Formats: sequence, C-alpha cells, structure tokens
Amino acid sequence: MYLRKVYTLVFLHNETHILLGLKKRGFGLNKWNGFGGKVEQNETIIDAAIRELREECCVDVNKNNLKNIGHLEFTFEGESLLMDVRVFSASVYEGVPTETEEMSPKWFNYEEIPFNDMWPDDRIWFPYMLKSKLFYGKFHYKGYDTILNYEVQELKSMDSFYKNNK
Ligand code: 6OG
Repeated sequence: MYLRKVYTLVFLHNETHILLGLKKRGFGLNKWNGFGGKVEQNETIIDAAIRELREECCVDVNKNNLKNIGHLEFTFEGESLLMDVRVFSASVYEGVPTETEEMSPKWFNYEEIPFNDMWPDDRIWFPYMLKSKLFYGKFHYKGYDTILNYEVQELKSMDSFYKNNK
C-alpha cells in the first residue's frame, strides 16, 4: 500500500512559449519544471495550485483560467510515497514571473525545452501537453534518474478519469 500525497504542477504558456522555473532548493533541485507543491490540509487542489504559483513566481491566476490537463503518479523503489500530481495550464494570468527563493522562471520556446535538465518523465508526457492533449501518466523510479517502468495515455476528459479513479 502506498501513502498518496497530492501535489500541483502549473504551466503558464502562450502560443509559442512555456514558462518553466529552475528549482533552487528541495525536491527536484536544479531541474526545470512547472510551479507547484504539496496540497495542504483544508485547502482545495485548485487553491493550492494558485498559492504555489504565487509563492514560487509571483504570478496570480484566477481559478477559472486554470485548466486541469493531466494526472501524473510517481513512485520510487523502496519508498511508500505515491506522488499524485495534478497538472494545470493557464494562458491568462496577472503579474510578471519573478525569481523567488524557490524558483528562477524563464520562458522557453516549445522547440527548445531543456529536457536534459528536467525530470526524465517529462520527455515522455510533455508531448501530450504541447499538443493540447489531456493525459495520464504513471512512473516508477529507481532513485531519481532511472525510470524502471511507466505507462502514459491520452484521456478524453479529466472528469471521467476522476469519476473512474476515485
Ligand atoms: P515541492 O516538494 O517542491 O513539490 N514533481 C515532479 N514533476 C515532474 N515533472 N516530474 C517528477 O518526477 C516530479 N516529482 C514531483 C510536483 C514538488 C513539485 O515537483 C513536482 C510538485 O510540483 C518524479 O513542494
């Protein structure tokens, strides 16, 4: 049995670029990623996504402009934690992405995503996100560099996914 913890992961984008942040501390140090973190008790997933985006890059997004585009699950050999990561995208937001103690933000052209300096799973599921497809992905790691096995698929709708995976 795994201990499931819910996390958020938010990507801002426009027609040509996506915003990534270089993680300056903690889990995923020195990797480019979206913005997010643990959902706290007494907080909705959407509220956590909004809070983490604000804390990590000083950008405000309205909940109506956050779109749930994917669901990721990560497990690690020998560990009981299951990271349940809810992925969101937004193209409407307020503020200018600004460096914080946790993240250094930078816009990347869709053709120039720095996969060599990102989590190895990103290479596998980013193509879905970049083609505006909804997705589910499940990855089992050995350490933090090696994916032992994985599964990824396109989803028709997030609602029906969550209805069937309660
Ligand atoms: P904090 O510990 O900073 O939240 N996250 C991952 N993201 C990707 N792309 N791949 C992974 O592969 C990940 N594992 C975790 C979820 C951690 C943040 O990092 C994401 C959260 O947004 C293993 O609070």
